[in-house]
Amino acid sequence: PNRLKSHSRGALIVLEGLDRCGKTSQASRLVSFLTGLGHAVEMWRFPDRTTVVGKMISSYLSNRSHLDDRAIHLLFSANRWEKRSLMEDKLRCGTTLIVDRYSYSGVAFSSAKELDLLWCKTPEKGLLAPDLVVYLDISPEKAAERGGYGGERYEQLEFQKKVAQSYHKLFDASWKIVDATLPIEEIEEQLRDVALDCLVTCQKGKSLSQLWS
Ligand code: T5A
Ligand code: NA
Repeated sequence: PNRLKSHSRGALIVLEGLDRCGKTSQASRLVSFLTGLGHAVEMWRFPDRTTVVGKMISSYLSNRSHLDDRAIHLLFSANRWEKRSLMEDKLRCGTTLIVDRYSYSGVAFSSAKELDLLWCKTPEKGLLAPDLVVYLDISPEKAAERGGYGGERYEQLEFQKKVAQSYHKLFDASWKIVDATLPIEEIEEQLRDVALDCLVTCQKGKSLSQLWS
């Protein structure tokens, strides 16, 4: 029954930004919208805290364990690698993935600790490249005002300022930068438009590629 659909692949759409920028809210709204239109869609997030590696990451983020900066960087990357083949299978079978954080978070957060940017990018090489990256743009100060930070390791204003600078080094002309301080519904509208454009491009036969190019 799915023979027709199997000819076109799903899109890999990634949402990025500082802590509290609104990624999770927007990802779930976008998934509902696309599902309502009849698309096969799943919401994913990194870190995926359900795996063994993910549990180590979660413990680190909640300050229950301490790890060398490079060790935690590589765990975040490994957490993406352990999902890579499933990700590719899903996309090739026509499922669109809306992903809350990806390799750009990995690089932006670790390089904010003064790790070398190129060193940070290297373990991400060979992971699937997103078809669309949406950056929810908010100042660290405004993000901090949102409901207060919950006490996870990186949720501190000074650190988020450095993360914002790191993200700016990763910006690419293909990224969709959205003002994350707009009302939720306005952002949602903008995301619907770019996501639908992206789906069309993938359905027309755009091939999957790999990071980093
Ligand atoms: N990390 C992650 C790494 O260091 N390396 C990596 O490789 C990866 C993948 C993970 C942490 O790990 C780091 C980054 C992070 O520090 P997480 O579990 O992904 O953390 O947590 P966050 O992404 O920080 O999730 P948050 O819940 O903090 O933020 P979201 O998802 O961006 O925001 P959301 O949607 O939950 O909204 C936050 C609040 O703002 C309100 C919401 O109602 C909510 O209260 N809000 C708005 N308010 C006004 N206007 C709008 N437009 C709003 N949109 C949302
Ligand atoms: Na957070």
